[in-house]
Amino acid sequence: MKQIIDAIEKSAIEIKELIETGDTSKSENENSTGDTQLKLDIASDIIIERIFKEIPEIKQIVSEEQEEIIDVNENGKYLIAYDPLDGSSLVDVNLSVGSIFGIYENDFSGANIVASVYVVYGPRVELVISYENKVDMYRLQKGKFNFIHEIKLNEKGKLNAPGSTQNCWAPYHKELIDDIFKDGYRLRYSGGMVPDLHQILLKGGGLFSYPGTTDRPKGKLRQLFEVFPFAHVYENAGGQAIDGTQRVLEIPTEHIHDTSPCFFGSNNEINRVKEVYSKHA
Ligand code: AHM
Ligand code: MG
Repeated sequence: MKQIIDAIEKSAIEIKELIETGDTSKSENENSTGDTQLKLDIASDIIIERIFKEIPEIKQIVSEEQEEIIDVNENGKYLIAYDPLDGSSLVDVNLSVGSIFGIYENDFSGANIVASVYVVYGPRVELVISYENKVDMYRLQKGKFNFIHEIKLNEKGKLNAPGSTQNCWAPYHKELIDDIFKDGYRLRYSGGMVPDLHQILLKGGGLFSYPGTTDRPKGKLRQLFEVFPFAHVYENAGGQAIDGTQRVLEIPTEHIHDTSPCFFGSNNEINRVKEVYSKHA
């Protein structure tokens, strides 16, 4: 695992440099989900693939920006699914973006995720590792990632980050979100899941939701690259990650680019979601 963390740190330093100096315009290509890729999406993907291909303990990799799984080392132990530059549509307005890595054993499935790492590229670069019942935050300082502190969620928070478009929400979802605001929660939603989920984690708790909607019944966020890695982080930090009624990590994955509705948060808010969604499942 140490080799993998070192490789992620190395790629984060290169991607930070790329974000600062690279071309932020669109490319001619679309990824497998049909999003137009930015030149930065492609360049970040190339950086990570190059660095991961040098690591003997990696068996296979798969990127949100690519169609297929890539074999790396037959005798490797770990499989890594990653989103090289999540929220890249925020790059041109200079908001925070991130990289997300889910580390799996045996196969790419929620049940077999063993660790996850994400990197936030903001005014500072921070890296969070969820592994062996702990979530630890590191910060890039003078070219090195230094340990800052462990992350733990409170039972209840104050932030609400509701994703997608309101006119595509189910009426009961709208009611749930409205009720949470009526209880005094503050709206915090940038449109980048890495900084939005990072903020909830560091401020002690709250709710991030990306529900199934009329235009996307299975939500937008991808299981292997986005939902499962953050579920690992939230559960390990003392919170929960569900699809409305069940743990997202128990949902089977049929295709590497499958998406799932998802709710991440502290226990109080997630229990509220379960109460509402269990009546409509
Ligand atoms: P991307 O992988 O194409 O960047 O999309 C994922 C992003 C997440 O970071 C964010 O939470 C979500 O899309 C925002 O979507 P919306 O604008 O529909 O709320
Ligand atoms: Mg993404």
